[in-house]
Amino acid sequence: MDIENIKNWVNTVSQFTNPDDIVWCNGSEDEYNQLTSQMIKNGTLIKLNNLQYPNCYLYRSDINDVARTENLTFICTTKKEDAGPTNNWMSPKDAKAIINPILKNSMSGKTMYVVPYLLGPPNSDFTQIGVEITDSPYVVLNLKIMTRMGSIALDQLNKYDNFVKGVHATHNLDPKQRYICHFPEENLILSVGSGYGGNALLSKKCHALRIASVNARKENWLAEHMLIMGIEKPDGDIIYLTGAFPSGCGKTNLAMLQPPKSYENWKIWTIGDDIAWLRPSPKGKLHAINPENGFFGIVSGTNQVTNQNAMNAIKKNTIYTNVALTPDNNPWWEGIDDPAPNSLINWSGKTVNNFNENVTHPNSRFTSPIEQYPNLSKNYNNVEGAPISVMIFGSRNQLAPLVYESFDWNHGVFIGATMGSKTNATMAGAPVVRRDPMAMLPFCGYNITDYLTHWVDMGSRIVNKPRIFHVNWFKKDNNGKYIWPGYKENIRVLEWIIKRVNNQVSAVETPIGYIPNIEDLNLKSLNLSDNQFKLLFNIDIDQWLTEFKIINDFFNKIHVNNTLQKQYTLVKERLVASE
Ligand code: GTP
Ligand code: SPV
Ligand code: MN
Repeated sequence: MDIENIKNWVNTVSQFTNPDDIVWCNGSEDEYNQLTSQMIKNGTLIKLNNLQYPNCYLYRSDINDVARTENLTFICTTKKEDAGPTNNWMSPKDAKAIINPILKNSMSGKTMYVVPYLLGPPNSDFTQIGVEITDSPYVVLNLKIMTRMGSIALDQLNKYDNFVKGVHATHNLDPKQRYICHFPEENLILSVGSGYGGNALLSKKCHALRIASVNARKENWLAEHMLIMGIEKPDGDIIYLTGAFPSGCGKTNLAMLQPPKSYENWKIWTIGDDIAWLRPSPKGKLHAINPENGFFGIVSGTNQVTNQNAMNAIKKNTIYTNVALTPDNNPWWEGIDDPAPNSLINWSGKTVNNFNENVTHPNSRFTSPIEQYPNLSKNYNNVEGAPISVMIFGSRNQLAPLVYESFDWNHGVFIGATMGSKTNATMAGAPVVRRDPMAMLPFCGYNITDYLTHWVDMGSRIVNKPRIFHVNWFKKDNNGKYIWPGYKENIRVLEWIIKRVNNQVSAVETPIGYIPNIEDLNLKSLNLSDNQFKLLFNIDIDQWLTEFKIINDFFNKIHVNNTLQKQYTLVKERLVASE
């Protein structure tokens, strides 16, 4: 492919959207600084205190545009069954009939930015190229941090036969005219009416997950909603793992874990916090890359205790979205180490005094470059990815024990496929517990039934399969308090997982999988009572059987494959037998 392919498409889009100017982004610092200056001048960006937060900015999104909107997100395929039972579907023709009138002349009076980007390290077989056309300078700034953007992508054009096309128009931000549409048959994304996060940074959930997952199935690899990290033991051995947790369930925090004092000889190496692309290597191991180049992490709750690595890194070159602003021009949020000032400006721009309501949006985000994280893995830019020995699924509920291990690959796929997790501020709508297979319910670009079959099939393509575990940091006691301390203490659970992988410890077999012998999980100085430990690992058979009714309904809805049906029957029989 050469630049003409992109130019032709850009011409077509610009004739239709009719911008005043067209700017091709090169990804330079100058370009970034020019955009920030321009936004500061027109009041859409605020420069933060340069002494304490050098080169950091605050952006406030529209109050009706603060999270992904799944109900307005569509997979647009010729056949409805290709979108499957869980995605919203429109035919490409119907979707374009709605979106094209919105796009028509939508950029007149505005600048149209053409943003080429790479997902993955240059010169890697994993890597893909995309171009996002957007009328939002905020989107450009974010893409500069989140992807390898500009010339670095155009320099690689001759390596690719095609590119993923994304068109993003901010329009009027009225949710009634908001559509996030994916056309996997054309490698195309059209997004109108939102300027926020996964709705507008089309490289992220739209390309790296929804479009990529369709191609991954065709080409026998996986595009997953997963963090990637390396855990270095005191003996220097590093084990790489991926973790799929639904949005708002702890991926970023786990990926950046800073070991506590009692684990000072352990190191965590971060590769990614949100998305993994995984391929079986010729040697039969699954290898993973992080297609992104920055972090778009939840700000609320981040502090020196929960996530020291993030706290240090987000002190510079970071864009804050929807946090509060102190009189000293510093960002402030619920959970930050600094005390609240008497007066500040809340996330939506209102001055509040002696407040006791939330002043930061619970889905407020930091956008910060991956390169400034001190514990970035040496494998981050590895064109072959990192070899994965463990996969963790994690959910937020009252049922699953702190950690358990699957019996084998198919059972592990069953555990991932049946995760039930509580939704939160990362998406519009009231919280509910829902089935979220592999944390991909909102991000699978095709039929979820085929997706789960693809996962089963991948098992036969990986000789040296990762071991699969499930974790739940979020079990609460009768007073509604989290029982497990979480965050950096999660390394204790990772240690047990590694001991299992290295065949150093046995485990207790339960109907749902293996749980630790109490003496194999390091609980030293946590002050957990016997009762708390029991609650963390209690497997309430009645509750699990009720859960299995819900899983049964879900499996009936999605007509799941025979392998997972069989897993359902096996686990259920074990549960009934132990009643
Ligand atoms: P997305 O970026 O939306 O995909 O979310 P995420 O999966 O990266 O979750 P993140 O790490 O940002 O954590 C989400 C919320 O869970 C934050 O409020 C965290 O403070 C909280 N959290 C993360 N890890 C833990 C933990 O181990 N225990 C408890 N109790 N809370 C946690
Ligand atoms: C998520 O919701 O999973 C996010 C934020 O990581 S967004 O990019 O908006 O999807
Ligand atoms: Mn995250």
